[in-house]
Amino acid sequence: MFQWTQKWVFALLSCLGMQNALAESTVNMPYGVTRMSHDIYNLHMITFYICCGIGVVVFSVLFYSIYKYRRSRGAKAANFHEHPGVEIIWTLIPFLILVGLAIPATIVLKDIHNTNESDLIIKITGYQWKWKYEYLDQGISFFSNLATPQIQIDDPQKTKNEWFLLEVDNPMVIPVHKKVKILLTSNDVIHDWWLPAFGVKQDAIPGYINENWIQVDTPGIYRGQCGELCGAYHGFMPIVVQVVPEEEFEQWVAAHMLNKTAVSNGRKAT
Ligand SMILES: [Cu+2]
Repeated sequence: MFQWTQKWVFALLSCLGMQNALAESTVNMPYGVTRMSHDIYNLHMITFYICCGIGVVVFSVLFYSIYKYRRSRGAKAANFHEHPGVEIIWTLIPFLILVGLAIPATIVLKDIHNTNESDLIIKITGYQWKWKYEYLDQGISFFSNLATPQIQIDDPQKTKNEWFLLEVDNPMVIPVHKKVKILLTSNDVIHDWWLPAFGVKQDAIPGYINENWIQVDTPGIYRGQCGELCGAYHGFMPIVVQVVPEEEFEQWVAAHMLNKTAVSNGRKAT
C-alpha cells in the first residue's frame, strides 16, 4: 500500500508537467540521475508547493482582514473566549498536512536504507582530507586525493582547471544499472559523502557504519564534495564517481587486480 501511495503522490507532480522545467532551474535543487534523487526531489517539491499554498492562504486572510477591518472604517475587535470549532479546525488541518507529508517521506527514507540485494559493495572511509574506497568482494582498495595542482590553489592569478577543486587522482568506478551498496565510516572526524546527482548525502562517522545505495542508469562522471566541516582542508577532498558500462567495469577490476599482483611481486605493472 505504501508503494501505491508513493506512486500516486509522485504521479500527481508529474501530471502538473512542471517537474522538468523546475529541475532545469539552477536555483532549485538538482533533479539528479538516480531514482532516489528523483524521489527526494519530488518530496522537496511537494513540501514546497504545500508551503506555498499555506503561505497564500494565511497571507490572503491576513491582508484581507487588515484591509477590511481597519480602524478608519470603524471596525471593532470581537471579544470572545474559546471557540471549539475554530480550535478543532486549526489543529486538524496542520495535523493532516504533517501526516500527509510524513507518509511519502517515510516511504522514501525506508527506500534509501533498503540496501538488500545489492550487486556490489563499496566501503568508503573519510580521512582528513581524502577518501578511501574499498571494493569488498573484489579486494580492491585505494585512496582518492584532490588532483588540482597546489599552485592553482595558492595563486589567485593562475588559470584554473575546468574542474578546479572537483577533480581527483583515482575516481570511484561503478557499473551502470547495478545496485551499489555503500558503507560509510571515518578514520578520524565526521565527514560526509555528498553527491547531489545521486541524491546521497550520508555522514561518515568514526566507529559507525552508515549504509546507503546508488543505482545509476546514465554513464558519466559525477562530482561531489565532503558535506561536513571536517577541518582546515574540508574543501579539498572532492568526490568523483565514474559510471561505466559493465564490460568496462570488469576491465577496470581486472586491471586493478593485475596491478595489485604486480606490486605484491615487487615490480610495478605497466
Ligand atoms: Cu571531510
